[in-house]
Amino acid sequence: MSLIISETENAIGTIIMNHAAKRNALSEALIDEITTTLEAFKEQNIRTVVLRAPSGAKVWSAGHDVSELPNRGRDPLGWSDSLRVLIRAIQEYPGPVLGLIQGGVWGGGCEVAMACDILVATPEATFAITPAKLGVPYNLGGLLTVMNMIPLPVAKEMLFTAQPIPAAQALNLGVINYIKPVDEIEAFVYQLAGQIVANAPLSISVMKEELRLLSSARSITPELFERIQGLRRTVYDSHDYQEGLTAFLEKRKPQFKGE
Ligand code: YXS
Repeated sequence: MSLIISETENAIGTIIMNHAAKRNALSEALIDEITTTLEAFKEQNIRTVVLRAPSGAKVWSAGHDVSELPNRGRDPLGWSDSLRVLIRAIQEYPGPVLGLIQGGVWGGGCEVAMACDILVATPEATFAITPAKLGVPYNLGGLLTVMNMIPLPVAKEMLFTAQPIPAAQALNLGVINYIKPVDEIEAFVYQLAGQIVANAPLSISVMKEELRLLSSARSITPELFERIQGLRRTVYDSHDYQEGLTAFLEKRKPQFKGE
């Protein structure tokens, strides 16, 4: 059974994440279907993509599929991790990806939403970045996505508390472009998409890539990179990381010891 629904109309593609039983947890299987569809959209010259959950969803995405996170001793967010593959597929898609957000957006799902180019959310939508809840050492690229979207004090609050922020606050911060009621959001998003596909696609896709390259341009020395990787390793090698995974899967609160 497919975990997404996809459709195309007038150079606009739609991908509906449709694994309600697991609250659209970003499993390898779900991510493979999304990235395969994006590749197909590229072949069909789809100029703008809408990424969404089914209308009325209470959860847009529950984030990385925790059951697929590696046990301690392995970087859970390495380059080839499926969540990282999806983030890059969205950021590198040669046309704007519009996030139509309904419901809660959790963990890596938040980064997927923030990888989209334009975000429109319903008033009930919430956004939570949750590595601290599990004991995960978020990766550099992921933190850069967050830093590029959210002012540092708020990014730190979201990362350190792992608590959701409401759509209204996300709008005030400029993380999302619009808030629209559930009975208006679809028409609004597709009207926006229509405005985009009426413009020059080459100009738009190159400007999107220029902005991606400029926003990710940071000078970091090999020594600094290795120091950061060493720090991250102390986290994913830790008791607490294993405890975070185990507690989630056992549906209980984790007991973190700081080791
Ligand atoms: O018990 P069953 O088999 O029915 O499955 C339950 C949940 O276990 C499952 N599920 C997940 N499975 C794997 N990974 C997940 N992230 C995940 N989230 C949920 O879906 C079934 C229904 O879940 P349930 O009963 O909790 O639904 P609910 O409607 O009561 O609550 C929805 C949520 C989203 C509030 C709740 O499921 C939840 O809090 N999920 C975890 C959200 C979260 O912490 N995500 C971060 C994942 S880790 C990640 O994204 C990054 C690695 S990081 O940590 O760095 O951010």
